[in-house]
Amino acid sequence: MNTLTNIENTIQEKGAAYFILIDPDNLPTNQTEKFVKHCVKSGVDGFLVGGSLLINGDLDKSIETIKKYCNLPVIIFPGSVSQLSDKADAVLFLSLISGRNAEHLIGKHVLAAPLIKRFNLEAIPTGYMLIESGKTTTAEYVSESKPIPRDKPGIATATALAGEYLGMKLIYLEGGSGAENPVPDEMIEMVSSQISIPVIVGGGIRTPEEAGAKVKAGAKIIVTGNYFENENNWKLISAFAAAIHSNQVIEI
Ligand code: 1GP
Repeated sequence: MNTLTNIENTIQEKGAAYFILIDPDNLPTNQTEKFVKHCVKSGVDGFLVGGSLLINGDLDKSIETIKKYCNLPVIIFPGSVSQLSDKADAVLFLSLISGRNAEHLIGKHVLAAPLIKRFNLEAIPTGYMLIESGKTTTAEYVSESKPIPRDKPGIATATALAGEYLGMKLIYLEGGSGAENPVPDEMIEMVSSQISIPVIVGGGIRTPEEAGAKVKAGAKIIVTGNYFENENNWKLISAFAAAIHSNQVIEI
């Protein structure tokens, strides 16, 4: 089964999927084993790996370690063309459709495509949309593109629809890692009511209640990263998973 089908099956079965983003710069490989085991036990459905910048982290090693301790899908969430690895199951082949920077709409893709082919990686075409979240995020700064205003769900909807018509398989509504405010529920609701591909929502989600509200609004995949870089918060991962898995009956 390919990774996209695996994700679609999880959404079908659980109502929505919960992915944790691991930034190899922020999770040392000697902590990865413990973290991954904890995530598996807590009901996480898969991992994204990558970051806007990769300074000290080792992407290959990080993916190898994650895969050693779980059978969940491990998908590269690339911050740049250099973040590709034959160790992963798939890569989100991101087009920054909220921006008008040609490099992030096709330029980087041309450079990445031969490597993806050589690595035999599954490429998942993903319409990536930056949504204004309070202050300038790293993704915004690095991509030199403007985010969609948070009070303009109509622009987000039209952009997501265009992404679907261009053949994207997923739409990622991104507040940016550590965002002050996550993507508004009203925007998620309008976008997901108009498109027929799954909506991923990430950036600045810090409570299970917030995660649950995003699913209620129509998100099919929730991503958290930043919040669990602090080990004191790990105990909340199972509560996030429970809030996101809206189809699952909680046994008492
Ligand atoms: C960032 O959407 C992800 O690309 C996750 O964001 O780190 O804020 O959870 P956080």
